[in-house]
Amino acid sequence: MLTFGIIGLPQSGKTTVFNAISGSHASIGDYSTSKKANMSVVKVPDERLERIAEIFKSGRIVNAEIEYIDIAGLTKGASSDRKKEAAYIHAIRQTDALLHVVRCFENPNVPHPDGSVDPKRDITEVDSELILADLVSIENRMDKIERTLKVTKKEQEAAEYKILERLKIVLEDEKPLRSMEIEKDDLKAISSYGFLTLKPMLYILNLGEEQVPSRAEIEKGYSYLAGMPQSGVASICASLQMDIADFDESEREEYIKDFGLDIAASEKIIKKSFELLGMLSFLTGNENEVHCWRIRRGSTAHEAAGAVHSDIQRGFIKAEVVKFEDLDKLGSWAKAREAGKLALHGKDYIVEEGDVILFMFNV
Ligand SMILES: Nc1nc2c(ncn2[C@@H]2O[C@H](COP(=O)(O)OP(=O)(O)OP(=O)(O)O)[C@@H](O)[C@H]2O)c(=O)[nH]1
Ligand SMILES: [Mg+2]
Repeated sequence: MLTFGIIGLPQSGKTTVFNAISGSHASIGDYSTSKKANMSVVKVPDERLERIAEIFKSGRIVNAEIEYIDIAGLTKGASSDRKKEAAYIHAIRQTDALLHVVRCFENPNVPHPDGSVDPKRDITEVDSELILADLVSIENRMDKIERTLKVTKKEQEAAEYKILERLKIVLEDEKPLRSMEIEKDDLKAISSYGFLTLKPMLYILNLGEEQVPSRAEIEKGYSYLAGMPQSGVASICASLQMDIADFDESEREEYIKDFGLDIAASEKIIKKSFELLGMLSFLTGNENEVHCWRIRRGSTAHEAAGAVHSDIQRGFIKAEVVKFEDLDKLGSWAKAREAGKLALHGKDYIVEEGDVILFMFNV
């Protein structure tokens, strides 16, 4: 399961965002006093699945899933305070990606000497904290390697040291590690560190009610963030969105009219989260179930088979593939075949987003 950690300054609306996207009811406004992190597994919305279920007359739909964890408020100095490091930074380190909640609404409860609304200041504060945390772990590791190298010549350590040196320069320039290009092998060498600024980051502008109608305009002011590699920006009015999660259809429509709310704001965040993870989805279907599977971009048909079942991978013969759009238009597997839209691929075929795949295998 891939996990998104929800981070941000105290009282920025992290728990409210968590509730809005997961339909949960974790208590809010408690100044992060709760020791336990809120966790929820969320289905990635996907309209294609219903259509395929219709075509295959499947009984069950299985969406891709993401886990969200609401991590307690990050405060200034967290990376240098050893005890807090254990709590916040350690929790963040375990995640695959981050959702950074940024407060754009007035909140008198902000425990900050200057609690004014200044989203860019807050973004910098949190980002700097993450950068600092990575710097501290790099420096510690480099110290250790230096000491080792004084005693013995170890090639692996020496190589690692060189990589760390490069990363350090980027961090010292106050840039996150995800902004730099790192070769696959080097990435592997440093994967065990769980560098915070290497994780994909989705910035969530958490808006006040009155800002909702101008959300598109507001988002534009943050395009400098979205332009960074593995970064994205989305906006939401989490408190309104959390409220409507429990409403019935007619109440919801009223709300949408009154506030100009974007009904799909939560869904968009989930979808954007999924995209940021660098994954793509392919689909399988039969009369039992339709299933959305998730694999890394660039995966082969053979690897995709492995995502479904190790037996299918082991006994892989061919993959019959039709693009979702074609299947949708033609309405059945047989018609897709007639129309010449079915392609037969071998192990090395690179799977594309929206492929509907029928694996042929023999075990
Ligand atoms: N106007 C407005 N208020 C919000 C929004 N999101 C959260 N709030 C309010 O902000 C306060 C804090 O919300 P929480 O979700 O508890 O914030 P948090 O970041 O989890 O706070 P801590 O866990 O204490 O750090 C609550 O009073 C919420 O009602 C929003 O989108 N708009
Ligand atoms: Mg909270």
